[in-house]
Amino acid sequence: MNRFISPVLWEFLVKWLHSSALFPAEASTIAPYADALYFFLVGMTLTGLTLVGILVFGFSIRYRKARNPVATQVEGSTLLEATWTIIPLAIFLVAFVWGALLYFRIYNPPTNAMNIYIVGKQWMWKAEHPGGQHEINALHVPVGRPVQLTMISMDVFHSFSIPDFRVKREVIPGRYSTVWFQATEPGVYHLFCTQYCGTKHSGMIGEVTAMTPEDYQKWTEESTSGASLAQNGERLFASLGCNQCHNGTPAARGPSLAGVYGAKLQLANGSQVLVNDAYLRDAILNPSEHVTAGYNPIMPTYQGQISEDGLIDLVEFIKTQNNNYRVQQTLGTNESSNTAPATPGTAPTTPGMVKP
Ligand code: HEC
Ligand SMILES: [Cu+2]
Repeated sequence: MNRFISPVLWEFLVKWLHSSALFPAEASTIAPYADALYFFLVGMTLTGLTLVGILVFGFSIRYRKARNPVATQVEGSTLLEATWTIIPLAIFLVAFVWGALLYFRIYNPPTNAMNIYIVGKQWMWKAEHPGGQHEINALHVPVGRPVQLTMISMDVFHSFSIPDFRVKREVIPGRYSTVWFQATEPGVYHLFCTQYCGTKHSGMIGEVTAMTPEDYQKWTEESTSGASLAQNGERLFASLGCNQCHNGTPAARGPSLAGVYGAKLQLANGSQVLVNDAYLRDAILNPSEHVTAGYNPIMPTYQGQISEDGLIDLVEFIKTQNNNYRVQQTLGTNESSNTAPATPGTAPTTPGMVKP
């Protein structure tokens, strides 16, 4: 949208606002778009304010008592009323459509986005990278690559916000929410919780470090904890006894989980679901709520037995069950084919899995 005004003027406006501490930096690809809409709304408001202000002021001089000792009755004017209804309506519709387009852009991550998990709790942010790197009140990301955050809270509602990236999303207990951004400038940015969440809410802050892809690569190698999320998940899968039923053999009591991520499942109640992170998490905690067609509802619930971190590990493990998603993602070498959803056709077909 900054194409509509001169780039020089735009730079000037944003840089000036930023250096006068009135405005966050524009450090993500979406930032100029969000700002363009914001300036449009401010401009629209100021225009309305000025217009109404001038009319109020002008009329109170023109129709003051000294010039109009006797009040005159004025009948309505259809033309005038239609004008002041239709013009603002048109402007508001522009703002609505513009805002809706931007909304879809902000909340639909590109398919090649790399995924990082965020766990919020009173009063800190934990970030978990697929390679097993853990951070507290800090987040390292590469510039020039779309990054998706899959977020969940362990207690109350929080809200994850990086103003310089124009990123803000609710972090909710019991449900994954996602947000994405692509950082453009290496640097250190503020990270906030923007929803009052208890006494130390104001301390629930952190630093986002955007790095060049090379530096990010170096960082992931230096801060590795030894085991990736998927490897932790594999261990958990065995220690919780999931593999008693999900072992991929034809005689197994549970479906093979290979290729299930990204596939469409046919449920016993007749509906179909797309298997994403949120569905996997829910399938572990509330198995009886969406039983896969062709299977008996024998899977026990694991509600209260697995921590959010453990669930993330399990989800990552199931995701990697049939492709090299994690390896490519951690290495950050592949721009386009990482996180490609599992193609159901490549996995051994299990009952319930919808064939493409
Ligand atoms: C007693 C056997 C049993 C155990 C133990 C078990 N499951 Fe299941 N699981 C099933 C069956 C049967 C289904 C299919 C019916 C349903 O959806 O409830 C299923 C479905 C699922 C699904 C939904 C995907 C699909 O293809 O239907 C996921 C994900 C899953 N299990 C993960 C796990 C995890 C993770 C564990 C361990 C924490 C686990 N299961 C333990 C039997 C089991
Ligand atoms: Cu909070």
